[in-house]
Order: sequence, then structure tokens, then C-alpha cells
Amino acid sequence: MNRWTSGRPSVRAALAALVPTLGGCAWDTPMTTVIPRSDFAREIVHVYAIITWAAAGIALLVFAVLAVVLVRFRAGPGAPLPAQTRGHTLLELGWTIAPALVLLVISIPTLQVIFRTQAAPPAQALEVTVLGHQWWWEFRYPTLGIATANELHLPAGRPAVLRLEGPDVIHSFWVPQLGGKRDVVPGRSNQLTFTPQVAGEYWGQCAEFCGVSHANMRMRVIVDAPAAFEGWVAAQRATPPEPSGRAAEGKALFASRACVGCHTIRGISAGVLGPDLTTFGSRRTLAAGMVPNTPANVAAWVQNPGALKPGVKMPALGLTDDQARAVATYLESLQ
Ligand code: HEC
Ligand SMILES: [Cu+2]
Repeated sequence: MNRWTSGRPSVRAALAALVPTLGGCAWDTPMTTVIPRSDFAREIVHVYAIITWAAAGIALLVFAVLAVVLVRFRAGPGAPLPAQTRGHTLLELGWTIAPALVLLVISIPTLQVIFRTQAAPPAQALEVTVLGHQWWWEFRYPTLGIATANELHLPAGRPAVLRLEGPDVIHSFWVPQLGGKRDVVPGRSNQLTFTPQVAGEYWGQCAEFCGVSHANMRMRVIVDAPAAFEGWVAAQRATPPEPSGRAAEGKALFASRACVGCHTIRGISAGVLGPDLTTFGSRRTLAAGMVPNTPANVAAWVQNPGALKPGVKMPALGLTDDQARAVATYLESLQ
């Protein structure tokens, strides 16, 4: 036994608890809030830094005073009772006014940021309608005539205005590196405007409990360089090639099953209850960021989506293994 393992159980328990606690302090995680990649996120980190440093300074001061008090007024055998103070007007005023001043100092940058981030979107902003569904995200680009799910593409350097709407329950759009949390409320149109500044992939997550698969309601924002974004838009608009072989079998199955009632594949169906699958093969994840979009995962999903995602609103339609694989081959061909 070395000196780490020989400690008392309480010490060991405390050390063990420290590991997950400090693990939460990682800086550069996919959902980091401290590495901003948009003007909006930068503003928020700025306020966050002001408040953190102010709080750290105050904490230091309080701990220092506390330490002095603990040492100076230590109880001991025969120690006299220190002078007792009651109803000291100056002290009472002091500890009322000091926190009020702290709040005032915090409120100034906070209000500035609230107003700056709520400003009307600039005219050239790219409009996206974001619909939060139980438990996936739909992204429609009304000015471009395209729609996708769970993976939002945006061009770097151009403001984007997201109109947040919801058909079912309250969700919350949260992509920490790009924008603050904003609720998606049925019957309301909330708005979030930001300019992504650095190309890359950013993870997001529904941040308002919305039912059994709330934790499985992830999303990704893929910020493309402007030319790459144009290329992505063109690919979304292109008519998918006529499939052949296994993919053609899959297409026939898709077209003859209930899939068409819920999913849109341009030229084939116009369902609106599930994600648009017109270019499903170009998405990198399946089921709102749960697993990579691979033929095996898609085949397992279309056979029994509930096995992966509890509560899912897509039914199992009794496809055989072979049929599921054919459907997966077809869906993956939709680039
Ligand atoms: C009752 C409506 C409904 C029917 C019928 C239906 N789906 Fe779905 N489907 C959904 C919903 C809702 C989702 C989103 C699930 C989630 O991620 O929570 C979905 C998700 C999917 C996805 C994943 C999309 C993505 O981007 O993650 C695929 C692929 C899919 N369905 C294929 C099919 C196929 C193939 C059929 C027919 C065999 C089918 N669906 C039948 C409603 C339906
Ligand atoms: Cu949720």
C-alpha cells in the first residue's frame, strides 16, 4: 500500500469525488461554453468573464476576512467574550449597499449584451426556421427552398437569423459555441441572431426537458466556408440520381410503405411528421446525433427505431433484415 491507498476511507472517498468534479472542468470539450465561435458567444463569454473575476475577487476578500476572524477570535479556555455588536446602522447600510453595487456593476454589461444580441437582424442575414420536435430538430431555409434535420449548415462570416418554432412541447436551442440558449415555444416565434466566425462543427443539445428522449435530442451546426456552403446548397437542391440494384429495391420498399406518410424525399413523398430524407445520405449522424450514419445503423434503425431511441415517434414497420438493408442502401445513396 502506498500513501494514496492507505488513507482513511473518508479521504479516499473525497479524492474519488474530486475526479468527476474536476472532469467537468475540461476546457476544450464539444459543448464548451468558453471557446466562442460567433459574435453572440463572444459577448456571452465576455459577461461571464466579468462576473467570474468579480465573484473570485469577492470570494477572496470574504475568505481572507473570515480567516482573520477565525484566528483572532478563536475560542479557548479562558478567552474573553469579544465585544458584541447589535443594530449597527453603518454596518447594516454597508452590507446592503455593497451587494447592491455589485449587482449594479454586473447588470450594466449584462443589459448591454442583452440589447446587442436582441437587435433586429441585418438585411443580408440568412434565414432559417428551426423546429424543435420530440426528439429531433428540423431546419428549413425558406429563402433557399431546402430543408434538413439535426445538422444545420451555415456559412461562416454571414449573419444567420434562426426563427425558433415548435409544433409540440417546449424545447430549447443550445449550441454553446455559437449562441446562447433560447427556448423553442409552441405558438411563439422566438429569434436568435448570430454570425458564425470560424468554420467547423459544433455540437448542440436540447436544453429544456421535453420528454423521455430529451437527452437524445442533439444537433450539430456545421459552419462552412462560403464556397463550401454554396456547394452544400446546390447538392441539397439537386435531384437525387435514379437508384439501381439494391438501392432500387429499397426505393420501391420505401415508396410502398408508411414511410411516405411521414417523410419527404423530393419527387417521391411529402410527409412532414419525420425528418426530410431527400439528402439523408449526406448527413453524418442518425437520429439527432445519437449514432454515426452508417448502413448498418440505418438498417437497424428502420427495422426497430425504438431499440435505439426510447419513446421515438417512428414506428417499427416490420421490415425483414433483408428489406431493412435494401432501404438503408437506398437512403445512403441520397447524397
Ligand atoms: C409515423 C411516422 C413515421 C413513419 C411511418 C416512418 N418514420 Fe422515419 N422517422 C419518423 C420520425 C418522427 C423520425 C425522427 C425520430 C427521432 O430522431 O427522434 C424518423 C426518423 C427517421 C430516420 C432518421 C433521420 C435522421 O436524419 O436522423 C430515418 C432514416 C427514417 N426515419 C426512415 C424511415 C423509413 C425507411 C420508414 C419506412 C420503413 C419510416 N422512417 C417510417 C417518423 C416516421
Ligand atoms: Cu428537450
